[in-house]
Amino acid sequence: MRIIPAEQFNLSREVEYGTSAQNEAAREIVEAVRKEGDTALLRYTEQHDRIKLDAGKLRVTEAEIQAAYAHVDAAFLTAIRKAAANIRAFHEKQKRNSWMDLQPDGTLLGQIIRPLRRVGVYVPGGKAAYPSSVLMNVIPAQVAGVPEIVMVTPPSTGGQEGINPFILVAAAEAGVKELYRVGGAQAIAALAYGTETIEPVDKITGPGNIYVALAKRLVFGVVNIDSIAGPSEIAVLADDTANPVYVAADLLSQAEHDEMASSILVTSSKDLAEAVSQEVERQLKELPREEIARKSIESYGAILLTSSIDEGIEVINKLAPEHLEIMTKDSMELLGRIENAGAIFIGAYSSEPVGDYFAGPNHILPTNGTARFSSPVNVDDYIKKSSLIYYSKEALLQNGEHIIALARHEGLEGHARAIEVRLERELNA
Ligand code: HSO
Ligand code: ZN
Repeated sequence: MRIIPAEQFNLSREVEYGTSAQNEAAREIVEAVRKEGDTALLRYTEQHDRIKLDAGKLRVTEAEIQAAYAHVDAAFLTAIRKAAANIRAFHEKQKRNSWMDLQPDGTLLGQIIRPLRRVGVYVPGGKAAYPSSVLMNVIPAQVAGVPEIVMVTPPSTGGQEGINPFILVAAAEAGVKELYRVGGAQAIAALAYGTETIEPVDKITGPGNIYVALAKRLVFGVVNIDSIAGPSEIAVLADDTANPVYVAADLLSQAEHDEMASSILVTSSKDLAEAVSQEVERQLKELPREEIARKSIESYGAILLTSSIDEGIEVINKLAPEHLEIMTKDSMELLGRIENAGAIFIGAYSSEPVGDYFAGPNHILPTNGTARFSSPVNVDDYIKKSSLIYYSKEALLQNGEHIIALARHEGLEGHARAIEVRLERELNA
């Protein structure tokens, strides 16, 4: 793994939103589903997934979901149940309450929190179909109180209509009752506009391939969407007290996600830098996904040498990594100085997979430096707020003149009069 002085590293990552041909393809699919509904949905499923379905087969039945349990092992089931309980408990703490504030003149102001009514969760097919991501999308929505959570996932390729049983079990464990075997841009369009079979939703979340991402951007505004996730990132801030075996293993744990994943060690210790570099090479050779991880490490990985931990913290704040691990003598003390990071893992035993799978915080996190301004997926993503305003007669009489003054200043006489008619009547009464 290359070791370079931190100042030579380009800290900005370009965000790419597909080629124009990909954008065009996504637009065509979205428009066709919008116009033709199920007919287009089934046509694209046949074209892209090579599975011929009729509309009656789009919905995954309860019997199919139950049958999936026979295909997962007991260890998986125990683990996913424990993980789900932890994720639920963590997100319960994020719940907010509606509030109202009554003032002496009878004014009542407040904020009413309501869950979204219907949310669609996209689960990709193929190798990136992660049961853990099903939990991370669905559980916060449930905790928010969303009454209708719909899942869509492409039918497996190979001429069958079977969906990965681990995904089905994760969905069932998370409490999903409505599931459709449809994927790609066509699934996003169906969720946004609705078809004869699929009722439209209010928000779509969950990762997908480039066509899914582009389709989500196209339907944004008709429905809400989550942020578009980029490749996984990990940054480790470490000093010479860190164990190079652990550091290397954690860097590789994210490098194996994607050839474009980025794994970065920031350290002021030359010894650690060299030890980790060698260790990465040693562990790479033993990794089943060596090819992917090696490409990621070679193209996007780096060990950045800084002159001090302070400079290291500056680099981290500029990187704004999706995941940050701190393995220094005084990890906890540095915490207050970390401004930008999606999730922060502290100490030698808080390896990133602890958070990816199990601890409870969400693993859907801001990438591409967006931790500067955005947050992990959380309960707030599945609620909306309504403001509440009640003015008593007394309050209006007292403040009406100020409202009129502002309205007249903006040249909006109708606004001014709406207040004025009341003042005149009430004052003359
Ligand atoms: N590290 C990924 C999440 C994940 N890891 C799912 C394993 N499965 C998010 O960047
Ligand atoms: Zn991961």
